[in-house]
Order: sequence, then C-alpha cells, then structure tokens
Amino acid sequence: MPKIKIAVLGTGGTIAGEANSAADVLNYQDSQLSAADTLAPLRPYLPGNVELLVVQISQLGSENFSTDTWLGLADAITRLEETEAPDGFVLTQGTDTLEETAYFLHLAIKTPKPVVVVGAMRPATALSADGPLNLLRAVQLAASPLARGLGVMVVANERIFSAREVTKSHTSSIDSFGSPEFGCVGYMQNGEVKLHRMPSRHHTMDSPFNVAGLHSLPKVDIVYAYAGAGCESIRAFLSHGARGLVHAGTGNGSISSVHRAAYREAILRGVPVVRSSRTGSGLVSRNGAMNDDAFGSVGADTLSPQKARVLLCLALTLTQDAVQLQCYFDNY
Ligand code: DAS
Repeated sequence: MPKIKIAVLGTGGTIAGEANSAADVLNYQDSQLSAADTLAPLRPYLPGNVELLVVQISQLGSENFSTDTWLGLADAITRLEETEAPDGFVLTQGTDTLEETAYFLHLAIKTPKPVVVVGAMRPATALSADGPLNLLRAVQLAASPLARGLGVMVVANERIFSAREVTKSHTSSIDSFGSPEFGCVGYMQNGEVKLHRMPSRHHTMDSPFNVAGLHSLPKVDIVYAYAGAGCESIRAFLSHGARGLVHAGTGNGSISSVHRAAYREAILRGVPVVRSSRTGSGLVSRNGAMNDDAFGSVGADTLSPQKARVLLCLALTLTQDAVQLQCYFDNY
C-alpha cells in the first residue's frame, strides 16, 4: 500500500494540557505535552499506511497568538510542502483563537491538500478528554482524498467545519465548535469522511492573498459597540497605527452617531472601516443599517468581527479602496 504522509504541526493549547487530577477539566496548564506525546494514544488506531511527520512549532496558548504567529504558521506549512511534500497537514492549537488561525490559513496558503486545524476543550489528562479522538479524526480527514480542495477545515466532536464558518461558542463544553449559520460540511463517522456540502466561498488556490515573504500584516483593530460607547477606543487605535478598523456593531452593524464622527475621521485618513455585528449570526450587507456608499464603509457579510479582522488584515496587503474591499468581503 502506498504511504500517506501527514505533517502534524504542534503549537500547544489545551489539547497539550495537563491537570493535577483526571477529574479536573478547568484548572490545568495548557501547552505542556509535546505534539508527539498527544499523538501517542491514537497511533494504534491509525491505518498502517499513514505515516506522521511531527513538527513542534511552539508551546503557546492561542490567546497569545498574534498576526505574526499566523504568518509563521503559513510559512511553516509552505516550507514543509516544499521540503517534505506531505499529503495533508494537521495543526494542533488552543481553541480560543483557533477559528482565526484556520480562516487566515484558508485565505493565505496555496495548497489543494487538506489542512485540518484541531484542538480540545479538555486537557489531555482529563477523564473523557476530547483531544485524542479529535486528533485522530483530524489525521483521518487530512489523509482522505475527499478532503482535497476543500481548503482549511476544523474537526471537533465528530463534525467537520469549513474555516470560514466555524466558531467557538462555549467557554468549556466539548460541543463548543459550531457554525450557527451554515452548519457543518460533514461528519467523521467512526473515522470515515462523510461530506454533505462544499465550502461556498473562495479560498487557498483561488485566493489572491499571498503572504510569502511578508514579515508583518497591517494592524487592524476591533471596536466593540455597546450602549453609551464613546469614541476613545477608535482614537486610541488610530494613534497607535491602526491601518483598518472593524466595527463590532449592535444589531445589523449599526454605528452610533458618536462612533460615526470618529469613523469619518478614520476614513478621511485612509483607514478603512468594516461594519460587522456583535450578534453572532446574520448578514451585515452593504447599504443595510447605514449607507456605506455615502459613508465609505464596508459590510462584513456574515463574518464575525474576529473573522472580518482576518480578512481585512489580508485585504489591506492589496488595497485600501472601499469598493475593492467590499468585493473581497462579498467573495471570501
Ligand atoms: N488555553 C486556551 C487556548 O490555548 C484554550 C484551549 O486551548 O482550548 O486557546
């Protein structure tokens, strides 16, 4: 049987976490076990033709990830592709910002091969730890020809999600990952890939974003809207070099009159403003809750504030023009 080589990149997180007691699922140290250690319990269940290439990238909780971390991961995948030519990739990481890494890679890396990002809600030492099964499923998915061309996927709790759509939705439940708007793209039925639909938006090979050789991404900040919010955060972000702002708006991405005045200044200074919603679901469309044509802002489509930030970071490497930016938000 021909070998299937899967590169597993470990970055830490709860999937590599340890607690003092197996009954403790909340007080633990993340990023303790190596990627090789987290793979040990599932090795007996891997098909004989699957060969793992394990690369320890870091031991870092994902709340500490930055845009530089994303660039480093894209670079690591590209180098492995060039030097080892694996058949698929698995990235293990903390769950807190997993959806941001996954969407970044979905837009930025240039490979048709399966890339699966996976984490765990419980430390590796827990009774009923979810990491080993999630990781086994991630390797099985990355090794499947069915997963080719689907971009970056996330596997959690036996479901397969597309990177654009998935979100962490619970502080501690093992059923935290979901896609409230679109659902999963398929299931890992006892290790067998069962696909039900394709990711609808462009990604990887069809994306114009290329981070090869980039040492940093444009600084983009998120402004959270709430009753009575002032514009101090907008002013502070601008004075600290923000090149783009994502508005985590109330309802359909509404902007209060106080925020509007500060955003107008930003747009006049050439800093694009993208309207998203803090509600957690729904579509913020152009010229919906406000007239983007007149104001010069951009609608985030169905992207959450944190995902809109990922796309804006990448889009700003190509343009600052609001009409072109809107085109990216309509298509990616
Ligand atoms: N420690 C958090 C993180 O690294 C939680 C986790 O890993 O799931 O994202």
